[in-house]
Amino acid sequence: MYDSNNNTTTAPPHVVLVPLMAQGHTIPMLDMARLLAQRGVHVTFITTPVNASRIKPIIARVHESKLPINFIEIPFPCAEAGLPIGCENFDLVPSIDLFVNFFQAIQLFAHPLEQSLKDLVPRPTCMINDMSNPWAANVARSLNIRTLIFHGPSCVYIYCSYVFQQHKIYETVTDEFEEISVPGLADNDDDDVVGQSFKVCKLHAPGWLNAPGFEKFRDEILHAEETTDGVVMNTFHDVEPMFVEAYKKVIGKDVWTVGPLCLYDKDDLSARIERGNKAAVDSEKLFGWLDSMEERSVLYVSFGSLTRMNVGQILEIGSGLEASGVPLLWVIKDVEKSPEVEEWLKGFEQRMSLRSFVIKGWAPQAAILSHKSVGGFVSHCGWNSTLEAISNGVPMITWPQFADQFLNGRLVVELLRIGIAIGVKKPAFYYGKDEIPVKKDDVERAVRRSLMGDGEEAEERRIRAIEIKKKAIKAMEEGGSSYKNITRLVEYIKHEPGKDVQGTQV
Ligand SMILES: *[C@@H]1O[C@H](CO)[C@@H](O)[C@H](O)[C@H]1NC(C)=O
Ligand SMILES: CC(=O)N[C@H]1CO[C@H](CO)[C@@H](O)[C@@H]1O
Ligand SMILES: CC(=O)N[C@H]1CO[C@H](CO)[C@@H](O)[C@@H]1O
Repeated sequence: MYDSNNNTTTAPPHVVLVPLMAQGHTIPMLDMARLLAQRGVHVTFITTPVNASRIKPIIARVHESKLPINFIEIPFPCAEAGLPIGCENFDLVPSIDLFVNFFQAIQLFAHPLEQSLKDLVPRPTCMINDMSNPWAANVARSLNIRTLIFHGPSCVYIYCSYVFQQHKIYETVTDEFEEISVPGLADNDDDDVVGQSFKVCKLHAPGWLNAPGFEKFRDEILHAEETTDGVVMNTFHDVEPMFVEAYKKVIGKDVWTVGPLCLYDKDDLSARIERGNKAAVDSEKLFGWLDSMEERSVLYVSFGSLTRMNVGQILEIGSGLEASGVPLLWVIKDVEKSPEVEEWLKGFEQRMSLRSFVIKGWAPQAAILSHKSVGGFVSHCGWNSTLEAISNGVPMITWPQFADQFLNGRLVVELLRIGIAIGVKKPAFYYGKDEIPVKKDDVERAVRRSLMGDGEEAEERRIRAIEIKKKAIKAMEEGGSSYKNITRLVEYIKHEPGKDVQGTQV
């Protein structure tokens, strides 16, 4: 790698990206790959066959663009971990009991990964791992390269999980709904952010993998966070300043905020359509319909890729949307299409033919949210969806389901004040068979009176949404906070400590 005179290597800086095998995490990491490659870094991107087929259009674009990104496809050890063949992504795991197996499979990835990185030329200088891949840090260590962690979720969630664990706050909490002030938040001097105190309850901020069976894995994740050289986050300073600052302080290492990464494809509609899975809809028909609607009139309803609603809840949503009188674009997932739902939808689509569009399956969300006719978003508040809404100035109705979603929802409603909570209290990955936490009237009220209404409050919410959108765009533009952080990250990847002094790695 280095010449005989012990001079620094002239090989380009080379970073290996190891994403988590879940859609919402893979796509932002791919955006990051492209951003780094544009700035002169050689990138190796690790993926599995299913994922490779899912992100094919993006891979094709990368090849066309001649960006220096190399995809390495490593077979996913399904059989070894007791998973059905082809079960290579979170949303393909058929039952909740198999999640532990899914995480085991991820761990079995280490050996083949090490084998394929060993002989790469140019030699990798740095690895960026999704935080859910703590095992990959060992691979980096054995190859003698530095590691950074990539956080897909919001900083509010990462920070709350971290300090609550650190202060062992949950060990003394008996009431899961008790509101606890989040420690360590500085008095904020930023007028745009309201209120420096932020309260959460245990149920909404459960921390990382606080479920039986996950203890060992959780400890590994926390250990990896403590031993990493630095942290890269898909967020931007202005969207959650007090949490970014507080997190930097508690972990005491470099934190690069490089988002919203979804803005990478901002100027390219067909690229936006191709993000994620293959869309289950004729995009000409869809965008033709959107084009025909009035500006900001359409409500977009979608709950992300992982959870599923039961029949009763789906019908309740549908009836509420219908009663609201608002034009809507509603996504129903493949796994939710029971005969009962199909039957009900037939009538619904007939009655609503002029003002509704139903997508059954995967929707080109990034492109939808950026369409001028879309004026509101009913969302599960996954961070990726939340950032997409923010980046497009679309106010939200928040309907969180699990993980970071409740805190993202509170950030949107209480701090950014660009959303209305639908009012779900209890996290649930799948709702029980007869569990219907949100009724028709709740949906109708939230949509008609609040989000899409023409009252003063609704108008102010829209104005704030546009303001934060402008900040998001500015962050990613030359001179913006995320742009500058990417510049610094590239510097970090280029500079190998110890090498120029002795010609050996430290
Ligand atoms: C990221 O950007 C912020 C705001 O510009 C800056 O304060 C911070 O030092 C940067 N982070 C790193 C690790 O350079
Ligand atoms: C489950 C799934 O999508 N499997 C696909 C994985 O990728 C290979 C190669 O692209 C396909 O042949 C499989 O159908
Ligand atoms: C940037 C990104 O990952 N976007 C995806 C977020 O998740 C939604 C739903 O799961 C997808 O539609 C987006 O493409």
